[in-house]
Amino acid sequence: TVGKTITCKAAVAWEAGKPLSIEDIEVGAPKAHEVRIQIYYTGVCHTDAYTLSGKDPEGAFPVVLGHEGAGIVESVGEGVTNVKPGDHVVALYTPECRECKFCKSGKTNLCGKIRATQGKGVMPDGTSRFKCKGKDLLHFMGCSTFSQYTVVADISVVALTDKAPMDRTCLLGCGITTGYGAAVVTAGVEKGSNVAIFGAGCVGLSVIQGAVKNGAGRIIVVDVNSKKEEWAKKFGATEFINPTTIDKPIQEYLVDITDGGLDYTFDCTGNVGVMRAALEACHKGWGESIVIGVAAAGQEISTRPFQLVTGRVWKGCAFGGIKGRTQLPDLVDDYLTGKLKVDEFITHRKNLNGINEAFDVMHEGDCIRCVVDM
Ligand code: NAD
Ligand code: AHE
Ligand code: ZN
Repeated sequence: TVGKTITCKAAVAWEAGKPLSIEDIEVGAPKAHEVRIQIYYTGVCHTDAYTLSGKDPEGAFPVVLGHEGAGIVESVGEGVTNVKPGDHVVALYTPECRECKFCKSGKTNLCGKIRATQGKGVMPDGTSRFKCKGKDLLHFMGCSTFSQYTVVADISVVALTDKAPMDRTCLLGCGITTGYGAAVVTAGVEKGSNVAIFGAGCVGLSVIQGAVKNGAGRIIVVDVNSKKEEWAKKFGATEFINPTTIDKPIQEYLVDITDGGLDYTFDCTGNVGVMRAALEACHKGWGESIVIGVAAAGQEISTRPFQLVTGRVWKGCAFGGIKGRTQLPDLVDDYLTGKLKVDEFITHRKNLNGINEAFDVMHEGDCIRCVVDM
């Protein structure tokens, strides 16, 4: 199949707000500095649902969604040196070119090299590798893992040991890495510090995992779904609060029970009201709040500037601040040596034909991650 178009199944999002439809699509051969991957497993992240809903200002259709995928390299284009056919890989929506201003800054995991075309849903040369019924389909987040074959830029892929099962490593492509990195890398939670985590989905539970690893003191989880208490405690939370059951604003409550506020807070909900509460629950003088959740087009955050004047810090991160090509292999080692939980996040499994049910279970509230067998 090297150099030839491959026909395979993919879940296509024809328009916003409609279920995905399983289609035969044509996947073009990888051009220079591109990699064609046979996707074996993909997770479904809340962000896929967000873009499908039509609320993502960058969302465009028709598109092949999915950004939490693992597979095996089928073929590579000219000039690709970091992976080869047969390598087990994870796709990276935060690429790492190691040459751009961002990559060389040492201050961020964001990479500027292909962000413009990635946001438009095309490959770096401005064209698509996907066709269906004679029409071009757009790529998504530089990954498009809801297809049995996909093409990504070489800087958007990392090879991982084949000792790690792909139905687990796929989750390192977004949710688990995002939460863990937010605690360990972006916040740099210190031993004994108190943290609050808003939203106990895959991302929030993984923030707990990072906070535990760094030796946090109190780990307070806030979620409107009381069923998440058991999950939060399983991952190491010391306390759980359902904010709908208390009679004052959650930030006031948290400040009261923590002698002035938290050292670190994390928004893992995407709700701008929650983001404000998370910032205002921080301790005066030094508390830091990390925004991880993705909010819909038009949504804005606000607080009294006094909150910042008095030393609270508002920041955020994508992919936890983790550099995928450099750091994911270490996370996989941690998984294989029992230091990083991954299996525990998988509550549901579906086949490609049942991928819409993965979105249904996400909205029902009992799903942490659904892994789709492609
Ligand atoms: P999820 O839907 O599995 O979990 C969200 C949790 O938040 C649920 O348990 C829900 O009950 C809870 N919640 C909702 N409203 C709440 C409220 N008002 N107060 C407290 N809890 C509330 O989602 P996920 O896959 O874990 O993703 C979480 C968020 O992070 C999403 O917005 C997603 O788009 C975003 N995300 C961002 C990045 C990044 O790189 N920045 C990466 C992955 C996901
Ligand atoms: N297109 C959205 C932005 C969505 C967003 O912030 N995405 C995160 C990853 S979420 C993964 O589940 C991200 O990587 N952000 C950095 C970037 O460069 O996109 C919008 O609102 O426009
Ligand atoms: Zn995601």
